[in-house]
Amino acid sequence: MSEETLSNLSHEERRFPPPPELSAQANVTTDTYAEAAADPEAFWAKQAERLTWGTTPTQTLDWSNPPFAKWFADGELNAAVNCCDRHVEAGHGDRVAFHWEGEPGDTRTITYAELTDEVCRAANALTELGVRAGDRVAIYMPMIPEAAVAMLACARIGAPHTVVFGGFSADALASRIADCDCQVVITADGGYRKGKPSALKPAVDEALTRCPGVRNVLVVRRTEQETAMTEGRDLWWHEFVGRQSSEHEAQMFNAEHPLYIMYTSGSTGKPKGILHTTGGYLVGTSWTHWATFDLKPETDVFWTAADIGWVTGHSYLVYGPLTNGTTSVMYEGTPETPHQGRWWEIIEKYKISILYCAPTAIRTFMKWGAEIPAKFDLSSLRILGSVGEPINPEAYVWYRTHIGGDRTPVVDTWWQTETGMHMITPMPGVTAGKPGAAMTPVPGISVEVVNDEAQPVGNGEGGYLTITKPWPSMLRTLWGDDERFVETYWSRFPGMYFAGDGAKKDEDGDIWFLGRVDDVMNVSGHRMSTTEIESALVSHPKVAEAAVVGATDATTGQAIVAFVILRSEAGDGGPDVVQELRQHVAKEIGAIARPRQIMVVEELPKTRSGKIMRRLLRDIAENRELGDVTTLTDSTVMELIKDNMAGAK
Ligand code: 6R9
Repeated sequence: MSEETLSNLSHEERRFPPPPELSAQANVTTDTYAEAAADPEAFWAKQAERLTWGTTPTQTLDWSNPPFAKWFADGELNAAVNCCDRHVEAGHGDRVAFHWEGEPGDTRTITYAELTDEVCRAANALTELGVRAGDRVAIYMPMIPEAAVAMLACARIGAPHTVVFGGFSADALASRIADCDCQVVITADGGYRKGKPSALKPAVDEALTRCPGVRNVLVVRRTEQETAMTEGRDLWWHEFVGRQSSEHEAQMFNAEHPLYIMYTSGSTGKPKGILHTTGGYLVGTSWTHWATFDLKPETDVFWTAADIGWVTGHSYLVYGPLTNGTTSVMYEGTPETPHQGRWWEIIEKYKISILYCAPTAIRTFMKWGAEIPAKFDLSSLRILGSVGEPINPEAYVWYRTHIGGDRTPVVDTWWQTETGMHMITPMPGVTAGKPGAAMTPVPGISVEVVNDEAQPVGNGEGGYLTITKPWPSMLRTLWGDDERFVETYWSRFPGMYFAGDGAKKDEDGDIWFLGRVDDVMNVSGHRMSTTEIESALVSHPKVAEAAVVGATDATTGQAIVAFVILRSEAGDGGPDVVQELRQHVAKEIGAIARPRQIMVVEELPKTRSGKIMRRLLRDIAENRELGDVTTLTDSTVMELIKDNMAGAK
């Protein structure tokens, strides 16, 4: 094995072909792939017809100044009209856009007609506050309908929004507001989490001591906690938006008009402001939402169980579903409140047919045990989706078996904030799924796994995932930093988009993700994937979740250190659990992959989207000071792990 290739050692034989009844009615067929392959640009031009345009585009892709793409550049449209008004005009005003479920059990049902009115009121309110097309607005909110309304109101008046995850600190909020120079912030008094109101407004007040450019703060009343309001600056949403007219004439904007900026953490330095524009982004999210989930808008009930502060919330809770006239569920709170069956109760209650969530959630449910979902009627489900990390084969099979009743296809969707839309995923009516594999590019998308010399790898080999042709919902640049955009994504392999993910092609040429390139370990000259070793650990019946890092080692260069969370039914795992797990990895993958050290822990450090922050675990494994923890959802986790390590030594 050479130093250059990523070791690729695990095997998976299980296959799940699509249910024949689903294939018979599927939105995407093998013909779709053939059509897109024959002429990708013509394919995307056709998908643009899904939208309602003020001025129909005559151009598709303008790649005259790579890597700065323009799509549908002479077209004009309004994103909010595409998400709201046009469905009302088509006679679907009474269709439910959102079934919203608050954590304490309160609910709201919002039709497309009501959503349109509310978005118009909020657009009028922002206009009254002096927000004009091109001005940036920050949104820092819990998972309540007003979060979506706020995004759409910004889109309606052409003011790019930047949504900051409600779990982030005042510091993180301040740096994002400053970076894109927002003048208005939309927030709430708080939201419900783990059975308690959790305040948000104080973090805004703190952030604004450092952001003098912010003129106004609009505050939604959700928890009715005591909330300080600054005279002349802060306004209650129910008063100020409430008294606006629900008439608002939407202006059409150029297809390349900025729609939003979403910050995502870079491996070093300050967060990157990913810029998405309007026309191409909506074409890409609308089409993939319809295709990947085989969406039937008249009958499906769709649930993206992800926060609005993550790109998944933007593309598949707001823009994709709403352009398609979907009925979605939105849930405010945590999965264990007031009991560990809350998600399954929600699925039973709303007869949800498509569920989209992250592997971290699935592994948590595995840890709690299959008897919990077994108490609920989940027979309405017909498709399950996964996003955010590679899904371990064991978690995939558990999801399919215990949530999907061994009936539903699982679509493992690979994409990024930067890509805006699904890029590599099975299609439920076409693909025979392999547990753990993201499989093949979406029709109209071209990717390649390459080696260090930018040469495509053969089947059975690993390398780096690249995207070889522009796509409609690609990021256009990094906000205010074209140079960093070129440097980060387009310099490593000239002419190709570098995603930063390790990937392999299996013997059939299907794609598996192996983790971020920064996380790859080098043990005695073998480049090893964190994902494969984690999946080997999760395939042991006592393990629910695992995180693997490479720690500096005097003999082997790096050595493998694993952190594992046990399943509830395994108790403390027994006295030999560590040896047992080390042996298990050696048997599944090979002796080279046997971890030097395994720590049993209660929790792992995670980001807003449930990604394990291996960088922090590396700090611990190497006894270093911890790096930046501001994007952790729960910063106390690191203390727990450190205590745990100290106790074990
Ligand atoms: C949508 C989203 C992007 C990174 C990406 C990759 C990882 C996401 C994945 C996956 C393997 C999947 N990732 N989905 N890895 N299989 N199905 O997560 O966006 O938060 O920007 O993260 O997430 O490493 O590069 P974002």
